[in-house]
Amino acid sequence: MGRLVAVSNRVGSLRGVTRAGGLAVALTEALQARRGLWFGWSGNVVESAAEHVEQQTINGVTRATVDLTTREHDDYYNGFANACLWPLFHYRLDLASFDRRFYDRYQRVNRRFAQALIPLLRDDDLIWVHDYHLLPFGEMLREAGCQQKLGFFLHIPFPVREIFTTLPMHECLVRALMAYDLVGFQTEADRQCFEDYVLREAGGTRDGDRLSAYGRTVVARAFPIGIDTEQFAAMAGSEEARRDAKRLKAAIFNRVQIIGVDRLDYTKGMPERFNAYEKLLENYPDTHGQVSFLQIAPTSRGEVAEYIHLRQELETMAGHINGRFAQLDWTPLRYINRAITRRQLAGLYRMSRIGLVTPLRDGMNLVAKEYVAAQDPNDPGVLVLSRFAGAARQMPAALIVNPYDAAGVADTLQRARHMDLGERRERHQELMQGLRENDVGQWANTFLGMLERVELDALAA
Ligand code: GDG
Repeated sequence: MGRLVAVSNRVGSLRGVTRAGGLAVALTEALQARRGLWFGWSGNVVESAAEHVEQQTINGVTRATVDLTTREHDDYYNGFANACLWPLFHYRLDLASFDRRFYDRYQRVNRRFAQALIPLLRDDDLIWVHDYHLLPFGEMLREAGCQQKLGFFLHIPFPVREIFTTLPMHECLVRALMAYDLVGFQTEADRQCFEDYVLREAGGTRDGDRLSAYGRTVVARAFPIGIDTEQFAAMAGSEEARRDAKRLKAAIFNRVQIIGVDRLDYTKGMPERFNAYEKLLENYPDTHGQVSFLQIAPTSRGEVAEYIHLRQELETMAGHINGRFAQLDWTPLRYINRAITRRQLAGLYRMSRIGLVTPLRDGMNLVAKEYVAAQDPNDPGVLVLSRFAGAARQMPAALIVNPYDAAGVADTLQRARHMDLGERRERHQELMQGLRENDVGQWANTFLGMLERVELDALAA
């Protein structure tokens, strides 16, 4: 097997993952198993670009990073990636900014990154590019002479054609995707949206899972991402996590805890979730003094205006709910706007009777999976999950809700509160089986196995 070269906008620390971000959690595992190279942005913003690539090897994995200039950071990262592609791919046309300047810089940064990676490549490398920041990266590598096999995985949804084609440069982006050999999506629905574009908009053709257009053929498939199921379950069941949980449980007087954990992002449906919780308290007075909702929401992309507004909105809503319902010895909602460690997170999931995961749109959602993996199998909690998370397609044994329907979510929370042990165990077992069969190791192996075979397929064709 060739060396794995992973490329993503942000490169993980490799020293143990403590920060928020699904991608970092997943990729560190895959690279450590293959002693690979991880290439991307250093996280540093500098005044003028240096061509220097910083390299460092930790636990057998080499981390190779480049800096971004202030202008690149504004236009490529905050601009095209996070103020255009991110909202658009999550169906928030109202928030998408179609600025040509952003797009030009996005292209230029992708080209600069590709040129920086070329000298580090070996002939038999398998190159795996990640996510929406780097859609044209493969095309830029090819332009610079790269012959190695190229795979791409999109961590966020691929939108329906009517939404995607509002982007003035939609054709350029799909053309760029066609430069890869294998293109992976989170769900079959995302893959179908891509296929729909290729067939109807680009006038392409399909042969099994191969799609052809613009004179190129790619294999397009769904590869739903998983978590490190066993490791996470072990961490949640560890003596330390149990001690933490016991202490925290005493602090909330053994009330039924509902937990939400999300990067502070408008796609995660937090205001709608707070509304649903308020409806629960309004419609079911027996919850008063009996439930406690804990929302962990570390800030991300704190410089983008929408994220600043969201933070203010949530603070106001939390104040309103507590002002309306709190009693001298009961705080209905605790809202924590900073990151906690992964071990603390595991313990908190485990002591929470309900995991409330209600994004308005989400590629997969790893929190849903972590919540289930962290439960005590003998006395598991209940996952309440949005139908608009990719995870809902893999986790039908969760209680599936429409996050826009506050009263419906409130009814489901009440149902979860009263679910008997037998049903909780049955649902948990079924969910755990899925998580074990589709963990993050299996995800990476399946993708990379297929990427290796793509060429053989091409030769045989
Ligand atoms: C993208 C896609 C897809 C959160 N708060 C803390 C913390 N986290 C960790 C969670 C989880 C991760 O961050 C978030 O992952 P998600 O999957 O929920 O969401 P995104 O960050 O939007 O990820 C998503 C994912 O990529 C993978 O493909 O599932 O759809 O949007 O692991 O635990 N971790 C710690 N402290 C926190 O306060 N330690």
